[in-house]
Amino acid sequence: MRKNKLTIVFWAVLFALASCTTTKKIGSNYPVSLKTAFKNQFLVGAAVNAQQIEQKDTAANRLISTHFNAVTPENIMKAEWIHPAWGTYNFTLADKLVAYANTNGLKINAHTLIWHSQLPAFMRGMHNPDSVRMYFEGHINTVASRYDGKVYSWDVVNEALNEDGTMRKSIFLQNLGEDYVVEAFRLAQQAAPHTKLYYNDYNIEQPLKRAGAIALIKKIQAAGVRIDGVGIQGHWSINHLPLKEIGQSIQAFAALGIEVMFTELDLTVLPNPEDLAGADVNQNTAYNERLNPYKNGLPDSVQTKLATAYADLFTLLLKYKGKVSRVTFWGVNDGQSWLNNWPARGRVNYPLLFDRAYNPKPAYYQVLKASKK
Ligand code: 9MR
Repeated sequence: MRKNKLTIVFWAVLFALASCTTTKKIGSNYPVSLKTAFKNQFLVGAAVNAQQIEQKDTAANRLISTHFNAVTPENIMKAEWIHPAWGTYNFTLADKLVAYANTNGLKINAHTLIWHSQLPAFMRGMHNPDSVRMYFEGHINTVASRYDGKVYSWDVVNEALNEDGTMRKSIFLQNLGEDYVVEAFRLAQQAAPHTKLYYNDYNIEQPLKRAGAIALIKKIQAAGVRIDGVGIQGHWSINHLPLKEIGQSIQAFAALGIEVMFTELDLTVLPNPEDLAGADVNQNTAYNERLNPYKNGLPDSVQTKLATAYADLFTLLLKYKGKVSRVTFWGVNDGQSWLNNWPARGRVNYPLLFDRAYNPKPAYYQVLKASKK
């Protein structure tokens, strides 16, 4: 008991000191956390991993409760994890996430019901339409109904589109036909009547893919099925931040009468080997030293470029008051980011607002400043 009290006092003092440093760096007029800075604009979220959900990563948990009011499970609600064998579900970590979010006042965006990637082993290469349908219906009914009222929202379908806006030839398209997306939302609506339902994808700010997403959303709406929002993932680079297309997309998606969110935001600072844009987890490149230029630290010039890119992005988002409902970073700090391992494994990337030691970076302060403009 006494040890617990001491721990609480220790963290409170540390947090007070950290807040003082923050205030000193940017002036006393600035908010002390991301969620306060944007409280009248949008929710601010982070993707959380199993360590964080199990509260093994104390420093990350402190950042989460200080700065964020929304979380997305980075992996643990994906089918591969939650539905490991035919008819067998493992809800242990997802249940822990619900408890963790309740204690810390966090809205959960559950991720994701239907995705061609990270499928359970028993589904990979499945060619039997009846079995695929049985999986599809069983998975959505079981998982979505269990968490209805416990999670705030679901990414019902993830990454159903190709870059040219056509439908991806996924296991679901091939076995269930083009209407599978509408069907997924219909089933989710029945199983989770109290949960918001979203479509989520990368590069849908780009004109062709955006047009595909708009067509898909209109198709769901025309079928009389509920869709509450669209998530633009936001895996971008500091060298090509598509601000114009982002602005156009917010307007175009909002015109459909749905929420617009940035759901997996990170800005890579590393060279991109084959000009890969987006987040196709199946694209991989062999590691070489030239692809890992900042393994001993980020030069000031690049740090500044990252900070400016983040400031420009948030300044833009704030222009669309009432249209953007959430901005979620894909990770809490740089050390956690998937971008250390994609598209080449074992690199040192710096895409988020907090560094490997959990300290706020210049980009963090620039984002707070943007909130005051
Ligand atoms: O960040 C996630 C990484 O830990 C996983 O290995 C990978 C494969 O499941 O998925 C990453 O998250 C992806 C997200 O679920 C969907 N959009 C692209 C994200 C980055 O690949």
